[in-house]
Amino acid sequence: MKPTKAALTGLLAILAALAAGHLVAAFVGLSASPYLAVGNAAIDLTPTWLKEFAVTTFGTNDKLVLLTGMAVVLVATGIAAGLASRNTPTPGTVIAVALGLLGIAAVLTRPDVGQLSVLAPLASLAAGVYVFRHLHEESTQDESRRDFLITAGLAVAAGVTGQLLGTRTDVEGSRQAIGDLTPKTKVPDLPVGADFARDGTPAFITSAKDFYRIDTALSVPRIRAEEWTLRIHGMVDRPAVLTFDEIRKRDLIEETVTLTCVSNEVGGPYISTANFIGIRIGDVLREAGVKAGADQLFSTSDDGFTAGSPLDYVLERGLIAIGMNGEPLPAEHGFPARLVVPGLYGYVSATKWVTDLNVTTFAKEQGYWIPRGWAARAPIKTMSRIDRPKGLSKVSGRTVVAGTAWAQPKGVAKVEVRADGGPWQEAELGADVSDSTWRMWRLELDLKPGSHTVECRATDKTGYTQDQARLDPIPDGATGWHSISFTVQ
Ligand SMILES: Nc1nc2c(c(=O)[nH]1)N[C@H]1C(S)=C(S)[C@@H](COP(=O)(O)O)O[C@H]1N2
Ligand SMILES: [Mo]
Repeated sequence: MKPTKAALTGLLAILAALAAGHLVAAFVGLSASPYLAVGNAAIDLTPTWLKEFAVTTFGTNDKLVLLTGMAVVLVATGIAAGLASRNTPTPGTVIAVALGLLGIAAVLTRPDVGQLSVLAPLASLAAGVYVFRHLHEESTQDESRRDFLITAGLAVAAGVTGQLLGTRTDVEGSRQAIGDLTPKTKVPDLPVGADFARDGTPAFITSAKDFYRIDTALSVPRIRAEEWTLRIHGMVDRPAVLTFDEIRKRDLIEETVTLTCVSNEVGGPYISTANFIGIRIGDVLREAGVKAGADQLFSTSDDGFTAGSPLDYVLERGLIAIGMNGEPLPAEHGFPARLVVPGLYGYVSATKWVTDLNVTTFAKEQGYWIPRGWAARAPIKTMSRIDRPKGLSKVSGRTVVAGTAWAQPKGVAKVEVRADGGPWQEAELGADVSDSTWRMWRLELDLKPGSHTVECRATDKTGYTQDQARLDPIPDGATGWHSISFTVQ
């Protein structure tokens, strides 16, 4: 067989296998699609050092990089399998079976798939083996071109149909039907002088489209509010199940909260603020009656992610949020409901697509990131960031230095700036909105032409000044003073 034909045989078999699995997955749950299941399993199995590297190098594009990398590996495997089978179809068949088994293994380890889900990777295995052997046989004849084209066409059609059917759950329709959420207690209008966006900081309230997004989900869980429930159980006297409607009918409160990701390097971008609308987890838990000895609220999402939050934080300030900036939560940020606990990094508190609240102990349950090397308890550290000037930029005229500082739930009391290791100068602070939010700051400096370095440090309302020692994000959040070098013209 000619090498091009051989390579194409393997490639088409892989394409057909993926497409068949994706199509069947549309009926048993898209996360059973072997391609997505292998990707999600890879995310869960990625060693912490590699995950760190991926986040630092690719940021929030890490998922796209993973999926693209998988595609490249699959294409290469297909071509290799085809080329190895120029004389006999056995090598390719073995590879098709092996890939199929990998898909089955990946799907079986997924926490968020039903019992029928194994049908999807089985379909992949069958399609891969069948298409490979069929094309291999045809390749020995001259008419094979037609078969190749038909196979490619069918595979693309099956894949696209699977994608369309698999995402048919009408989440947008469900969101629209809810309409605007009007809380009983609204946050007051943003005080004048809280927002320093004109000085180069982010807007005080982050729009949904600019809100940072961090999660382990390759495909956003699609849950309609009508079908969603939240189970409350564990060390409680009266376990309960809440529906979306029941939450909505309660007195909704609105609170401005800054969410922060533990993965931020010093100066990192994963921090955003929104007006969250919801109910107090504390109210729900008190109704259920928390038993003595419990110290952790263990929350689970529809896609199997888990987070463990200290119960005292949760009882005092935690929210079950169903809205963000006046609207139902966007799908990527947890629709229909998520947790928001001011003062805790997202990975130990902010479970999106939350479906289960288990009142338990730290001794008994470990959240998703804990066995992967991150701390079980992770209160947010007092930190600050320079947003202007940008690193290595050229500044003309007087130099405006501006940025953000945060210390949820303590609140920011002071931010200081120094240039070139000189004396610290106090920055002007934005109006204080809440101890659960960030605070903007700015300072004008009179700097001579040439290159300069500025640093900043925040002090919270307990009098604690942010640590100078440079620590990595892992295990419980980075520390160090952010510094920016630039040139004054
Ligand atoms: N279901 C689920 N919820 C999750 C996560 C996740 O991976 N899956 N990541 C957490 C982390 S690490 C952070 S920082 C916040 C980010 O929330 P956002 O994407 O709405 O900004 O969500 C938290 N909730
Ligand atoms: Mo995070």
